[in-house]
Amino acid sequence: MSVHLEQEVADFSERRLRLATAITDYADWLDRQHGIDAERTLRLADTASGLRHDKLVVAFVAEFSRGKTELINALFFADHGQRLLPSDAGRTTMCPTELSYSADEAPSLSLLPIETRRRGDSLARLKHMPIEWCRVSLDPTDPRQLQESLKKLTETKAMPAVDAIELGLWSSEDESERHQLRPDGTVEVPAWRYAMVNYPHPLLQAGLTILDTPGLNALGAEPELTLSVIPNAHAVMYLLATDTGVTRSDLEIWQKHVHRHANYHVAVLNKIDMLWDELKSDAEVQATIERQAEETARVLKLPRSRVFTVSAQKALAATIRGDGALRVRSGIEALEYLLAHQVIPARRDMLYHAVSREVNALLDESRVDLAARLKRSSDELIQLTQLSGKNRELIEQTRTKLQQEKDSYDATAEQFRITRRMVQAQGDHLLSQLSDETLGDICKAGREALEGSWTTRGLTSGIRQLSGQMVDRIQQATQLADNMLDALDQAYIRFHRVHHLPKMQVPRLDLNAYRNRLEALTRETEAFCRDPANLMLEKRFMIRRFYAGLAEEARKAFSLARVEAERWLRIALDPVMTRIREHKQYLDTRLANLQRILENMGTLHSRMAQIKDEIGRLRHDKTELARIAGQLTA
Ligand SMILES: Nc1nc2c(ncn2[C@@H]2O[C@H](COP(=O)(O)OP(=O)(O)OP(=O)(O)O)[C@@H](O)[C@H]2O)c(=O)[nH]1
Ligand SMILES: [Mg+2]
Repeated sequence: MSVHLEQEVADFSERRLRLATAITDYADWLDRQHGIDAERTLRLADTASGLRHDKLVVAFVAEFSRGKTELINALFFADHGQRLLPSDAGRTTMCPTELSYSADEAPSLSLLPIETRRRGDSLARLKHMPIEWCRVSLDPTDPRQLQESLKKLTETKAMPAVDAIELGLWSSEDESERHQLRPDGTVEVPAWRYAMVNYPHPLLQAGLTILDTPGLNALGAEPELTLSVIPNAHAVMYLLATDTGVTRSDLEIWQKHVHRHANYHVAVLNKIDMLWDELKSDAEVQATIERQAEETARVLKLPRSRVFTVSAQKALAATIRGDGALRVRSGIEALEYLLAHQVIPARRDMLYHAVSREVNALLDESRVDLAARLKRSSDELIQLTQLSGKNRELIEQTRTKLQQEKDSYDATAEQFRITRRMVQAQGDHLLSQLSDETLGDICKAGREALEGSWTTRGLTSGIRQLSGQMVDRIQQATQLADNMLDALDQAYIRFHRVHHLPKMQVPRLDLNAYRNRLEALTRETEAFCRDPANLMLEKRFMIRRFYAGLAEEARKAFSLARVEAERWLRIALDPVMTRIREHKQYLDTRLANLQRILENMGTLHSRMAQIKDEIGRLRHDKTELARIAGQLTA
């Protein structure tokens, strides 16, 4: 592991935590201002927790034996002085393997039995069911035990062919798989469906998650991996090997699972050491490697700069042996540089962008509120200064004027209450568009449409219907939200124009991300159905599983849209209500004070002193807010 990479990941993690602390400070600041404001505090706590637990996911994808595991060993685990994860000729890694670290659990290897494929539960859900997993403790201080335990990742077992067909692990119609059938009617299948390694490596501790995947067949059999896990990775390293070049199945993986997805991906042409030839000059060897890299770029339709040439095996050996020259020759440093200086900064920027979008609107609101309070206090102070030494009559006049202002304010507030009730009713209607019940109905209808028609055509129309209905509901909800906001804006304008409350700045409800996700799922389905490999009869099981995977993803998008809408409803209404209430309190207090002064002129000066204190406090809050804002935008 290079110093660069370790440093970048550590810096990133440190800045992430600093930002999370600033957000928590801000939540405390807000609480001091308004008393506990549960919604905002919760929202900020969510954001801070998201930052603290953020994971940078790098996935390694390729056909079997291209050297994914060897490259992971070389990039991340060479410091162990050995090959930590099992890598060998032929199919080795039998199940997708996620490496990360959580301090909440002891170092361990968790394995999900392959039979869980029979159940409808998604991987995401199964991850929260510890009982389903077999756990092996890992001892980070004992390399031998580690290496021995991790061999489980390569385990296979015999399974009756009928069961293997049902689990989508084998197909008798597939020419290339038929010979695997043994005389006793069994076939060899992976023992595990998914593995999670919880290991206290510095990079993993700093928030890196590595995903090692098995080759094409295993990849295609787990829709969740291809629909959600790989597309959601922040970077995908796609491997090829110099000895095999770009084969048909390499290209299939590339086109189906890597190239189409928008996330950051590069191609790694591995095993360049196989082209090292002592009878050729360095320049000749280099030219051969370059030719192959250019050819790879051409076939994959990638710029040449996105194709890296490495020897994972030599990089691992060089790091273990401390052979600097071999390490340079292995080409590994360019990949480390890429991770340290492109992948990590890109994630950092994205995360910061999301956080600042979330926090900036709140900060603006806080600034505006604070300025309004300061202005009110200084207005009152100026008025009292002018009144001091004046006669009762003048004070009486001021009080009458203030009373009129308050009466007019109360009338506005009363009118506003009607709008508020109406808007709240619309809010309930909005939520019903996105309710669990609606979701259940849509899913039920989608499934019924598909029953008895487990064909690719049935699947396409089923998923179109499912996603179409969900998109409709999302659009209706957005429209309702826009109407509500317009009504609210109309009603609020009087507060701004007549009573000089700050302008209303509620953001619009934006559910586009979820709509896009649903539309993307429909496109995925159409691509799946166009694929001749999925048209075979036995693939009915595949279709069922694919539909289950899709429906789960669609459900997720829909539920997230609801959470977002609920949140929006609260942030659209609550701050406006708080502001209106606070202004009323302010007018009440001011009136009561004038009354007290009228009753006893001596209290005028003590009230002035009070306001001066208040202004001092507000100024202090302002400085504090500026400090927090500085941290948040640094
Ligand atoms: N010569 C050479 N061999 C390599 C290199 N990288 C990996 N190998 C060998 O290629 C074989 C496959 O490597 P793995 O790391 O197991 O490949 P994989 O992509 O993880 O394969 P699966 O786990 O089966 O999907 C092993 O025998 C490695 O030692 C390399 O850079 N040069
Ligand atoms: Mg492997």
